[in-house]
Parts: sequence; C-alpha cells; structure tokens
Amino acid sequence: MKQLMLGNAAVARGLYEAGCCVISSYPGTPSTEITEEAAKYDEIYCEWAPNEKVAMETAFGACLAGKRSFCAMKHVGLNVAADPLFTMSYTGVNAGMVVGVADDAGMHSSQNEQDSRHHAIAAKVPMLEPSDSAEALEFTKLAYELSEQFDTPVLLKMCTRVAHSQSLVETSGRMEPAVKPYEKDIAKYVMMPGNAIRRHPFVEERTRRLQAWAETASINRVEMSKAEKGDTTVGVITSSTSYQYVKEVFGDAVSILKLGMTNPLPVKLIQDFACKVEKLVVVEELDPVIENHCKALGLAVSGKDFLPVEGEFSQNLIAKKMGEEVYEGRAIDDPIPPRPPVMCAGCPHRGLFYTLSKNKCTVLGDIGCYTLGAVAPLAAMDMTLCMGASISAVHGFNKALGAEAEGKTVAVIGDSTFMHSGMTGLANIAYNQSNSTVIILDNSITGMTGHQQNPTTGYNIKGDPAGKIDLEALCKAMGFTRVRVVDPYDLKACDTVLKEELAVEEPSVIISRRPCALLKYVKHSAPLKVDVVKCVGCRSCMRIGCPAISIREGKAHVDATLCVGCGVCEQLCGVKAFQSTGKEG
Ligand SMILES: Cc1ncc(C[n+]2csc(CCOP(=O)(O)OP(=O)(O)O)c2C)c(N)n1
Repeated sequence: MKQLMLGNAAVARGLYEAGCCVISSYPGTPSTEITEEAAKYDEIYCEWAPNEKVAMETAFGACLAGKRSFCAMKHVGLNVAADPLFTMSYTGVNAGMVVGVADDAGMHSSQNEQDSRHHAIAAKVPMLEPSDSAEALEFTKLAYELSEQFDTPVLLKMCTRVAHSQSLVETSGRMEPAVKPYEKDIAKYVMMPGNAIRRHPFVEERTRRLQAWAETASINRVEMSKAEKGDTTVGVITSSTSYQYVKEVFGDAVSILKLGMTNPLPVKLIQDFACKVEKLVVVEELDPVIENHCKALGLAVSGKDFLPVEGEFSQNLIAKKMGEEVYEGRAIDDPIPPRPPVMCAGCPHRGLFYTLSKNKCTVLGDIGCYTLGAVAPLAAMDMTLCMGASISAVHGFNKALGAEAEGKTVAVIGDSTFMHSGMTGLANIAYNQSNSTVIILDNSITGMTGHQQNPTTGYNIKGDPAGKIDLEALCKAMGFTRVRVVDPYDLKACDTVLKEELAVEEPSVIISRRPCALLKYVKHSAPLKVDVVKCVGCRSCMRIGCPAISIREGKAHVDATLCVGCGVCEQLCGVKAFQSTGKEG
C-alpha cells in the first residue's frame, strides 16, 4: 500500500516490517517520533530509557538475547551512548541491532551542530543515510540485513528534513526473522583486553568487507545526466537531504553519485564516477566527510570551498552557490514580527526563575523548557552546556570559589534531565561535599521534546502506570538531609525556601513541583483580568515575561485565551488590579 509518511514514521514502519522486537530510546528532536510511532505497533516492545547510554545497552542486551532491536537518539545523544557503541563495534551482534541517530543541522532544537558521521568513522560501524521516507523504510530493513550479515551494529542517520518531511512510501507486511538463540561466547562478548585485542582485527576486516559491499550496493547509485548534450561537465557526489536539493535545482542536468551508505565510503565507485565527469563537486551538509575521502583518493574536488560547513542547506542555497536561478517565492507584504521563544503562560518554571532573578543568583542551568529562564526579562541563567552539567558545574563552581560563590549560586535541572544524567552529579556533591544548592524543576513530564514520560512520572510510553521514582527519597538516600519541596506558583514560599537553603552551610536540594500547564490532566483556574481603574501601569507584572500579559493604553492587559489563572502576576501587583474572571478554563 502506498501512503504519505513522515520520515520518522517510515523508520518505525521499517522496524515493524523488519521484525524488530525491542526498542529502547531517549527522546531528542528530531528523532523522537521514531519511537513514538513504533510504540503504536503491538508487536514491538517500546520504552523510554532514562538516557541514551541506557537505551543503547538495553537494545544490545535484546540483540544478544536473539531478538532484533533498536534505539533512537538525537546527535548529542550519541555522545552519551558513545561508550557502548565503540565496544559494541568489537563484540558485534547476535540478532540485528540498529541505532537511529538524527542530526540537526541548523540547530532547530539543539545546543550544537554535530555531524554524526564522525562517530560512524571513529567507532568503525556502517552508517546508512536515507534521503526521503521511502528510503527511511527501505534502509531500516536493509540495516538489519547488514547488521546480521556483517556482525555489527548499524547506524541509521536521519536529519531534521528527512525526519520531519512527508513523502510516499510503499508498505508491506512484517517478517519474522529466524530465531537466533543466545549462545555463550566469551571470546566475542566479554571485552576484556585479551579478548578485545583479538576482536580489533575482525573490526578492520569487517570494514574492508563493508567497503567492498559499498562498491556495488544499489543504495550507492550513479545517475548520469540525461541532458540533451549528455552533459558530463559537472558530477555531484551527495547523500541524504542534499541529494534532494541537488535534484530539485538541477533535475537530470548534472550527473550524480548518490551515496546511501556514508560509512565506509566506496573507493572504486567514486574513482570511476570522477573519471566520467569534468568537474567533481561534493554537496554535503556540515563537515567535509565525503570530500576529504575524495581528497585522500587524490581526486580534484570542490565542496566546502564554496558551500558552508555550518547551518542547514536548502534548494535555494544550492542554487545560489552553484550559479543557478534562485526561486524567490512570493514576497510577504507585511514583515512578520520576530517571536522569540518564551515559557508558556502558566509554565511552572516561571515563578522559580522570577525568584532566582530577584535574589540575583548565579544560575548554572541545564537543558529543557527551563533553559528559557535565560531569556529576558527573567534572564536568570548563567550557563547551559549539556544534559546534567548544571549539577556537576555548581559543585565545581563552589569548590573553586568557596564562600564567594556559595550562598548565591544554584543549579537548576528538570526532572527528565535529572534522571538522564543529573543523579551522578548529585552523587558527586554528596560524596565530595560542596555547599551547593540544587533545584530540581519537577513538572512531571519531559516537556521540551513534547511530553514524554520519564522514570519520575509514574507512566510508561503507552501512558500505562509504571514504576515511579520518588525524588525526595532518592536525594535523601544519597545523603542529603535538606530536601525541600515548593510550589513554584507560590512566590513567597519559593523566596523563603531559596533564602533558607542558600543560607545553610550544607548541600541541599529544592524540588520545585507543579505539573506542566499543558498536560491534559491539569485543570486550569479561571483566567485573570485587569481592573483598569486600579492598574497604575507600573509594569511590575511584566517582570515575569508571561505571554498572556501585555500593555494596552498604558495599562496591563490579560489575554484570556492564553491565561491559565496561575496567579503569579497577581502576586506581583501592588495595587491588586488582577481579578479572576470566574470562568474556568
Ligand atoms: C544528550 C541529549 N539527549 C536529548 C536531548 C533533548 N532534550 C533536551 S532537553 C530534554 C529533556 C527536558 O525535560 P526536563 O528535564 O524534564 O525539562 P522540561 O523540558 O520538562 O522543563 C531533552 C530530552 C539533549 N539536548 N541532549
């Protein structure tokens, strides 16, 4: 059956059709929907793991047991999972195992721009790169065949455009792969030095065999120009979404070598293609991986001399850089006002960040919706690095400066991020004893990536009841005697607790607890309205940066369609101008 499908849904379909049985992933844009879509197939066990390393190791355990398995993550997640990946390259697999990794050129939703092909090269594992949804499905199935044929985990690299665009796919039924019973094999699976040293030559030999496969594989295909003159002036080597841009700009006016497997890269196929064209150009997003391979083969090639290393490509960028006509599109008469990201109206993080801002705290932050605490007018964040870094960094900051920093420096971290990689940082504070205050922003969900459950929420990926980790008990078990819980809608309580915990000379944890205002089960209070007679236009309520509040004709105004009646603004108003409309939202 033919149907339109999102790239990530097509990967999920490929997993289903390939007979994948176990999926363990950690959310991260643009990879999240693969696992969410896969969870809709009853035949596949799916779960959210606390982080990518756990997810990958879980998938490894399942493949070891003899079932086809999968894990998905965003590019930075592969850094977290790099440790198991590099050694799984040595052990190889039992049943097939595929790792989905989604890069985010253009940083639509990421803290850096990173090219995952480097991980494939460094870990010496094959990487397939689909360029549309049909290939996403087809390559997922192929990845399992390669995994089992070559005894290796296989990386399936998505990117934002392929993951989040829809195109036609042809679906078929689910296959049930032959059972691969688990057999004890210490030399293969126990990677202590004496065994690992014998597996390394296997890895190198496997790369040579995979490279030989790449020379003739149909997913690496040459499309010679069909232009009238049979124009072979320009030959483009490309892959992934860049292939689509080149096709859209040039049609079949240039010759193309489209690579579906970007690690290992073929040699003879590229050399033969280079011989057929006058000018060789590599069009690839982010780093010059294919280009450097061509250069190492001694080929004259251009690419990053005129194409950017940073940012996402587009049809227009390729057209502009390669001297073709640029489609300008329709001019928009009215300029669109810039809309910087802000915390939602009623976001429970707002009250806490207001308190931190008011107390002039140095805030070592983390990654999640709460990173928006860095945005004006709250501007209450000093650092964001990677998931979990807030807690480790506050420890280092306080160790470095001692009393100069203690008492005004805090770490803030979300519930999902705490489970991901905050706990080990907290263990370091408990163990090496810095006088640090850690604030866990518990909104009972992984908000940033679109409401995934996590080990603190009490529900699993299907929304069914699951184990629930008790944050207070966990922190106490780690040795923290001072563990406080506050409601971030209550500004006075937040202020009191923060001041008290900063004042004591021992490590402490504050749990700022209130569910995300966008969760289905959260009941909103009636929206507020402003009594314009009472309002003096002092703008105190504007200090919290709530998108529901604006100034109209010098007075505060509440947009009732946005307001959830959280009442934080009301607590800042010195003249009691805010009143409930009484109409429950
Ligand atoms: C290593 C890594 N994995 C995944 C992500 C994507 N990501 C960013 S923040 C986040 C979790 C946010 O959830 P939480 O900590 O609960 O905060 P909230 O957004 O709910 O405020 C995720 C999964 C990432 N940036 N880095």
